[in-house]
Amino acid sequence: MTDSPTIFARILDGEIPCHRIYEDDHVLSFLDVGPLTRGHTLVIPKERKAFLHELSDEAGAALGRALPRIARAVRAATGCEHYNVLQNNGAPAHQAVFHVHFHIIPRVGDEGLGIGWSPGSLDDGESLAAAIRQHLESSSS
Ligand code: DGP
Repeated sequence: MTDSPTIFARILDGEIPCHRIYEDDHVLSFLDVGPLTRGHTLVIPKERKAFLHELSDEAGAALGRALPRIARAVRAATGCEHYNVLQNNGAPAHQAVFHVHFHIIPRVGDEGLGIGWSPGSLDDGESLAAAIRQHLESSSS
């Protein structure tokens, strides 16, 4: 990761074109340049943060408001019934562009997001939930 502007910051600055879908004070949405399926859409905050956990409440709320609306429009425009929403944080988690972004990826038959999912067992649920609750309480606001 470097300090130079990400490709999405350059899109926000108008230096690089995009196929724009939606824009408000906090959010921009545009088509992914390398779609997994037709209609693969990106939704980004205007706030320049690499990871979801770094976002302000304001940016998070704006993304939450925009995502269902954009998902409805992608479904209607492409005719896809099913889709995945993907949000990667960190290179090991498949993040390539270090500006927060949500993918909306239509699922068309076998085409779309490939997922490897190997469930484990939840052995320490009570203590783990308590630990996470404690961090939420100590960092709330
Ligand atoms: P991720 O692996 O979650 O960081 O996905 C980054 C996505 O960004 C990837 O699906 C391709 C897309 N992308 C990269 N560069 C550009 C660009 O210049 N324009 C657009 N529209 N999408 C881009």
